[in-house]
Parts: sequence; C-alpha cells; structure tokens
Amino acid sequence: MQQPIVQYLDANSKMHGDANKVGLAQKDHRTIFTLMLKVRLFEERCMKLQRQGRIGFYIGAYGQEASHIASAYAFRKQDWIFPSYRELGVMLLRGISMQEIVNQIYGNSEDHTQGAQMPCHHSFRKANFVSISSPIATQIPQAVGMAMAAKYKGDKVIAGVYLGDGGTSEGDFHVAMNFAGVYQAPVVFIVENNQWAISCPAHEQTASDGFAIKAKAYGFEGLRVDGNDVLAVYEATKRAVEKARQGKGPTLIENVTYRLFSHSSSDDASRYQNKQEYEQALKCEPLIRYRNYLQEQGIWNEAWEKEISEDFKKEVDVAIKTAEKQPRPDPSTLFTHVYATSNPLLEEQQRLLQEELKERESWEEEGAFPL
Ligand SMILES: Cc1ncc(C[n+]2csc(CCOP(=O)(O)OP(=O)(O)O)c2C)c(N)n1
Ligand SMILES: [Mg+2]
Repeated sequence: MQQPIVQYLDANSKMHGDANKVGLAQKDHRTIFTLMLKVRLFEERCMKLQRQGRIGFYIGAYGQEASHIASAYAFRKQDWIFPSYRELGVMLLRGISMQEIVNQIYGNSEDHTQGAQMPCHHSFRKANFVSISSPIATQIPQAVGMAMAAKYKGDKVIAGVYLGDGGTSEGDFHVAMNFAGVYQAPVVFIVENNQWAISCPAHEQTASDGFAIKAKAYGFEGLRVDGNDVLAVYEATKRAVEKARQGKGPTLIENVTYRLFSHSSSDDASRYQNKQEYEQALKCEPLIRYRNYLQEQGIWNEAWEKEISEDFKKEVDVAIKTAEKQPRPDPSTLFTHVYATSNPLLEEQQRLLQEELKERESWEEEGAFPL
C-alpha cells in the first residue's frame, strides 16, 4: 500500500490542512503564481514557434508547474540546482531573463553556449543552475557529489536534483541514492512522477509501491506529495531543505503529478495515452487549483492576471524578435569550450572545418548543388 500523500489543497481547491504551517506570505504567493503563469504562457508560445518551423524542438512542463516552481522556491539562491529538463520556472525564479532563455532555444550567436546544446538544454552558472543533459539521470550522482563536497568543506549550501519517474530506473539513480544515504549528503531528490516516461506508464516503470518508498531502502526519508498542490510541494520541500541544511541528511520527494502534453514537440501522446485518464488529470491541474485558492484569499483577481499576461507576452515577443535577428554562432566556436586548452587533434579538426567551409563558399558562388 502506498504511503499517505502530503496535501493541503485538493483538486477542488478545498483546504485540508493549516495554511499557517506552510509559511507562504502573500508576496510569495504572488511570485509563485506569476512564475507558473509565465511558464504556461511561454510554453504555449514555444510550441507554436516549433510548429511554425522557427525553433527545432521544445520540451515543457505543462501540468508540472507547481511541482518544479513551488519546490525550487524552498531553496536558497546559493543552493545548487541539478535540473532534469522541464524546469523553466526555476531559471525564471533565479533571475534568468526571457532573452537569455530564448537565445538558447534559438541557438543563436547570443546564446552563451553558442548553440552547442539542444534547445531547452540550458545552463546558468550565475544562477547555480547546472547544465541540463540529455542522457537521463546523469545529474543525480553529480548532485550527490556536489552535496558531499559541500559537507566536507563545511559550506552551508545544499543540492536539489530533479528527475522523472523514468529516471529512477537508471543505475545512476541507485548509485547516487546509496552514496547520499551512506554519507548523509545534504541533497533533496525531487522525483517528478508525471506518470509517463515518453510512452512508458509509471506502473510499468517499477514494481515497488510508487517512488517515495525507494528512499527507505537507502536509509532515508521518502515523502509522497501531491505535486499539483503548491502548498504541499512547498511545505514538504522546505522541510527537506531545512533538514539537509542542519546536517540531518537527504530526503526523496515524489511529486505526484501528470504530464499534460506529449513528451516533447517530437511526440504524439494521443497514440498511447488513455483519453479518460487524461481528462481526469486535466481536472486536477495545478494552475486552476492555485488560482481558485488565491482568489478566495483575496490575492488573485482577473485584472491582475490580465496585466501580468499582457506585459509578459510583450516581453516574450521582444525576446523572440531580438533572437531571430541574431546570426548563427560562428562555426569555429564548435571547438572553443571542448577543452580548457587546445590540442593537436582539435586543431586538425578545426583546420578541416575551415577547408570545408571554404569549399562550400565556392559551391555557392558557382550555384552548384552541394551533394
Ligand atoms: C540514458 C537515456 N536513455 C534514454 C533516453 C531517451 N529518453 C529521453 S526522455 C526519456 C523519458 C524520461 O522519463 P522520465 O524520467 O519520467 O522524465 P519525463 O520525461 O517524464 O519528465 C527517455 C527514455 C535518454 N535521453 N537517455
Ligand atoms: Mg516521467
């Protein structure tokens, strides 16, 4: 039997706990709601850009806004975040601008990684936001290693690592969990159980009773949390963060949520997802639930949301227009950040690329088709 779920607001926005225990003030609620709304609006826009052929790929957080934003809100800015790939709201919370985000998605010459990563694979050292990597679960041992190092050095920073339900099947997850438990590393594992790993449903992903229980085998606490409830996600993460900071070890938090869109712009979930299950999940989505609660508290009103949305849409428009005006990165930047210092092999490859580019120029002059 699965352990009880931490929940304050149910799907009908009815309060089941003591809001004072959560510890979010009115201004915090405004910030969290604004971020959730921005993520929702931006991602809708990005899907359109992808369908118009203006960006190559998009992967979003539709339905998972509470799970990643309310959890990130419980950390301090000096703590390090090791993301999966659906955590746009964490970057916005940490002050990354729309322009920086959009430049990366376009991979233009203003992108600070110079198009070296796939779209949506951000990295922002200034925000302690470690590079998103495509291979699933590699971030988990990295986070534990960083947390162990912080502990040895006596730094009061902790690590927060995001992963999916599918990520828990990787060896990296188990290695990292074991090290975290044995060394009492100050790390919080946030498993966003969105019920799917592309087309593999969560019930086929594991034979254990959910994901929170896995922490028990490694000797630390696992919490099962309603991942669509901002209050529950924040409160549970805050507890885990404080515990880690006090040197009392790791926690795994399973945010039970639902992926309300296809895996990415390259996928079509309607081919494998049960329609009824989807409709049911849509009724439990986090933004409406939170909006209703904030309205009841006198924090939300329609005019306020309209103003935020309109201002933000303008900001996004400007960022897209600006990004589209930038040239592509210079091809020579391919080699710039591979090693700290150059080496003969790299120099040879660089020379070959220059030759190739020169040859292409001559094709263009002759108008020949470059087969
Ligand atoms: C090591 C590895 N195996 C397979 C893939 C292909 N892949 C990309 S995302 C994904 C599903 C991951 O599911 P989950 O961890 O639940 O995260 P979610 O996409 O649901 O957020 C897979 C199998 C990959 N990127 N890396
Ligand atoms: Mg998943």
